Amino acid sequence: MASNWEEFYSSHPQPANLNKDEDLLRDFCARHLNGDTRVVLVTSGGTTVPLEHNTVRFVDNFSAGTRGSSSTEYFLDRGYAVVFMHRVKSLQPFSRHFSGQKFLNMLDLNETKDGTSITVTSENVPRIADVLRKYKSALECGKLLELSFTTVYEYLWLLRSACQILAPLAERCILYLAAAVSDFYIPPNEMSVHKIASTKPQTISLQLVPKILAPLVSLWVPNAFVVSFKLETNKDLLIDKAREALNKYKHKLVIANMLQNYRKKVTMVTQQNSYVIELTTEQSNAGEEIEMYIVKNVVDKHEEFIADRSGKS
Ligand code: PAZ
Repeated sequence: MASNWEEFYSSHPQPANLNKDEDLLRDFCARHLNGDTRVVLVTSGGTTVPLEHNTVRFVDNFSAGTRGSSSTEYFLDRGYAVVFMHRVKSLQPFSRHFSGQKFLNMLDLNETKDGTSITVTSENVPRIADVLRKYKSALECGKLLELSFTTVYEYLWLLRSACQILAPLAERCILYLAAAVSDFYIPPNEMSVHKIASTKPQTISLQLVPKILAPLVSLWVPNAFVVSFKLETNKDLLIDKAREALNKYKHKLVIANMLQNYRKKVTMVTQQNSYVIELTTEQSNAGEEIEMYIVKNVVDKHEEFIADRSGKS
């Protein structure tokens, strides 16, 4: 009998651009196969659940992609090559520093009889140059691959492909699953083809999305260092839920956070222990990001994991 996840894949056709994304992943993998560069797959942003095949309406969640996009920059700083798998229109590494700002106000238009040129206003040059330098360097070294998804179906197809293609690098690879993935969905055969008419109230029945961590950890990349995130709103449940996930999927680390303060505080839960990482008021006021500390911790743990494994082999 097929498992839930196998059934899920067989009842949702693969997304139109999956083959193209797989080619990009294969190129990325080939580029890093023969070196010793460490690799991380970061997932970021929320997935949608369409209510109609011709989708006008969908269920979404709050995730903006801050955690994934900022963590990507910190992984690059630490020498990792990153596959950044993000929700379309959510925050992206580097460009995130300018989100919410009036882009056109950062530019000067220079028109003369010889032609038109556009320059960055002088007060913005240092800030943009600093970010641009790091971005270009990541691209030139082939260390950043950005792929996108919107629906939970696109996410799950892309995640499986990414894991399978990165499998040859698994021994030096982290999976950092920060995306907020829908837990519920409408099976395709129960979904309206066209826009649901607004002639009467609707009752929508949602099914459970299969827990994909199970095949991911045990089948797709069994040798990778897998880190999942757990978000809760009730603090009494947070650590128990994180530990439950670790016990069930047997991966390496759950980073537990509360909706109410996830920008400032997380709890790192491992098989052995748990401890808190929290920004002080001074650190927050100085513009420090908690992701810098999270990534440092994850990279240290990855290092130990690799050393431990090579000691055993
Ligand atoms: O994308 P963002 O920075 O707004 O939010 C990050 C987050 C809270 C979605 C992430 O830290 C997280 O907990 N992801 C897993 C959510 C879950 O339990 O499914």
